[in-house]
Amino acid sequence: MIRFSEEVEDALRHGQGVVALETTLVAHGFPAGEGVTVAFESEQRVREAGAVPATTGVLDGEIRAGLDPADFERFDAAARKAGPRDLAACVAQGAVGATTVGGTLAICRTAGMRFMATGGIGGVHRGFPSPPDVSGDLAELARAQALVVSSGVKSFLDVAATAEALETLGVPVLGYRTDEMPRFYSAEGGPRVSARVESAEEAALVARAHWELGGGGLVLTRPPDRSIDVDTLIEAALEEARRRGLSGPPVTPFVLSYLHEASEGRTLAANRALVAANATLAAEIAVAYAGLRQDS
Ligand code: PSU
Ligand code: MN
Repeated sequence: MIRFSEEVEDALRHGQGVVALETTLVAHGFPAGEGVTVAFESEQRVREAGAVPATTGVLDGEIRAGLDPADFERFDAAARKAGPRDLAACVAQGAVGATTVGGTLAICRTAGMRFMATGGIGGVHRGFPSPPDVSGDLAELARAQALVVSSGVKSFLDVAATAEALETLGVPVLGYRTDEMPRFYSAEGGPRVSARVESAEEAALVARAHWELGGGGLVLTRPPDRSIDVDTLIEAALEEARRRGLSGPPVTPFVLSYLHEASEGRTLAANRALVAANATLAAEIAVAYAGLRQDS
């Protein structure tokens, strides 16, 4: 049910490094038009580090792993946000499905892809259980044998509660040269990671051992190179979302665009930079993992 691009299929067959990339970020995480630029930038970073990018989504009734340049434009604001529960309906109904981290991981699980990169994963919303909103990313992380490189959890979630949930699910949270789980826009102030790694090779070794033990997903968190303090703006964005009665999937796009505007583009620039850096790191780990497999 998955249609691979030629280069992705080839790389998977030969055990070369492949990095899956999501499309919810492209469709809903950035202002119109910007998302596609970010997607191309991520793909380029993956290639520069010697791996093959596999941007995922649902188009014309097919799950795709690896897109043609012209396909990216189709992941616009009208695209359905596709988590693990949505893939089947998107396929059967011929809808454009922009995959979340969870949706992308579900494709990784079926396709045998081991690595993906994103900005921030979903998690437990602030105020849980009111609203009782926990991202499908977490359940899929418990199942898929894949490592996600991110800057932690989406900025406006309950980071500590998400870290606890990941522990409950047996999902390691690795810190790339850090002991603290980054808080997306800022490197400091998050909960402790379950293990710190110093290099891509070390991350690949931990992932391999986790999978040999029958474990599922791992999160590798990479702190942003330049932290910005937008805690107050995040509070204001959430307050405004509440005021408008928003809940569920539309909350993320609303909060992100509010932040982009209120910070005069600072969150947008930070978001772009960290997505690109995460793509590079995921590719380095994928390449290191491919090297391990050739050695053993
Ligand atoms: N973090 C961002 N921007 C985003 C997302 C996360 O900074 O657009 C997206 C990712 O695709 C993530 C999804 O998987 O939000 C989680 O959404 P939800 O909480 O509705 O499951
Ligand atoms: Mn949700």
